[in-house]
Amino acid sequence: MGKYYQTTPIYYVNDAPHIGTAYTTVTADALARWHRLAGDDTFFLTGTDEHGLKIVRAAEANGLTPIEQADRTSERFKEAWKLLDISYDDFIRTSEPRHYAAVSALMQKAYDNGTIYLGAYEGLYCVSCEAYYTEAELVEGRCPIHGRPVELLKEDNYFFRLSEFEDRLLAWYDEHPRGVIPEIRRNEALGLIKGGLRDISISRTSISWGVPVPWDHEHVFYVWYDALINYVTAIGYGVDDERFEQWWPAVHHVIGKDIIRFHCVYWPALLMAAGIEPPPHIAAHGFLLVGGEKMSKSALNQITPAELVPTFGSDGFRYHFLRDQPFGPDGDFSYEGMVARYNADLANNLGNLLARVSTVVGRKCGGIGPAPNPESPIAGVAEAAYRDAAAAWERVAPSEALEATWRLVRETNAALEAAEPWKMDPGPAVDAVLGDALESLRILAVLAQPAVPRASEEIWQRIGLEGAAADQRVPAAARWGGYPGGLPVRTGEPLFPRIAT
Ligand code: ME8
Repeated sequence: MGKYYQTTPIYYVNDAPHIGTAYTTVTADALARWHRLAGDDTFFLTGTDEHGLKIVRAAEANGLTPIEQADRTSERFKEAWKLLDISYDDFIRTSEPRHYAAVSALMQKAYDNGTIYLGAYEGLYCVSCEAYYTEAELVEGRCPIHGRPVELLKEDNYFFRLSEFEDRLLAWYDEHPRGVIPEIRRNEALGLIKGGLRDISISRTSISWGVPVPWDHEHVFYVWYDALINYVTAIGYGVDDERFEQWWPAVHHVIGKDIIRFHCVYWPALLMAAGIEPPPHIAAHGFLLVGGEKMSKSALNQITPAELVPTFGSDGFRYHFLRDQPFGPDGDFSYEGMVARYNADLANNLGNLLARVSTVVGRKCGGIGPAPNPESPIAGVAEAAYRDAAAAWERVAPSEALEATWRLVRETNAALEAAEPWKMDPGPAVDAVLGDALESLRILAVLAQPAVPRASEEIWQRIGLEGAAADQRVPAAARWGGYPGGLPVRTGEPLFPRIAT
């Protein structure tokens, strides 16, 4: 059994959760669920990024102290993730003592290794990014990400000797051709490194809301160098070496493309400076756009999970973003598109399959599900669905994994439509058709679990199986022939009620 450690970015607590942060978190959750199904010993981490100027300013604007702001907003993230059935094992907050301990330990190591020095810094700063920009990086004099004016900041800072890591970073990327996926993001990271690296400022004296620099308490670490370290804090860095060494090589970061520079250039270098291997798996996705624009607090175009879940359910929300937004490129969110996809794939396809099968088993088989035919033509479809879905999950392509899974839904529906068991007399012919459909449903409950965990459990129970879909293990549970037959099959409320258009 392998280890699998899944992370999300930790989100800033100036802003409430929205469908962008939910997209990342649902994707990471689906990956963690897939790996649990595949039998990996899985640890899934998310959390909140609570220090820095942006949080101080948000707190001031709300008449709160920074920690009050952080307490409130981190709760909102927890609530949103509960609403979306996010199965995290740990929720880290960077204001926690355990995190201070890890940041101090890691940075002290880097300092002792001679990679950090004191210098003066003057630069153009975007508070929204919590990052300095060069003139050349600005777009019409404004932040390239937020389009906001930048501010000239000057202070004494500790610097990290990033410039000395160019060759080691390039060598690392050479040895890890799939270290950053998709390829376009890897090339972006390589471009940044090849473009030449300057030393970077990693501390601030202008604010006190941060983790103190252990060798100089006048300074706190700049929020990004505290934030990145969350990934090692949560697995015991500096406290429990054995635990840390078990989990670290298994880390899989999922991030948005906006934070590539930090994760794919600065983070690996900082880890090298502290004598730790860089993260070997980083997957970066594109932006979810609304009306062609990136969502932002200032653009007032944010949509929250709580606005969509009452209509689509947690499963409907999860399925939509996993299926509709291929991992990698930008994609446009549209409500109409969400309704259309929900009605087609969930209400008409999966929901209808379960409704039909359970109704006809009730009428023609006395409510007792027959066993499948070992030689069924659908067996091959199920085998391909598993094979293709597993490969797609492995390459972080949830959309393709679900497309592969739904091929089994469609083929099973097509087989029912061809055979029309509802028109047949009770007997072996009906049993054969329905046994195969029940077996498809059993396999679907397993394969669809990363995307639609509630529906999966409902299917599992309605077709009379014991235990839980989430406790099954693939490949065994995806193999044709697992439905034993002779189980009571229940009808019930529609799994995915149609949404009126
Ligand atoms: O950057 N489309 O936090 P953050 C897709 N605290 N994904 C989006 C999105 C959109 N429109 N908007 C946000 C930070 N995201 C730092 C991270 S990690 C050590 C520190 C997602 O609250 C996407 O994953 O600004 C993006 O990378 C992340 O939220 C940024 O969240």
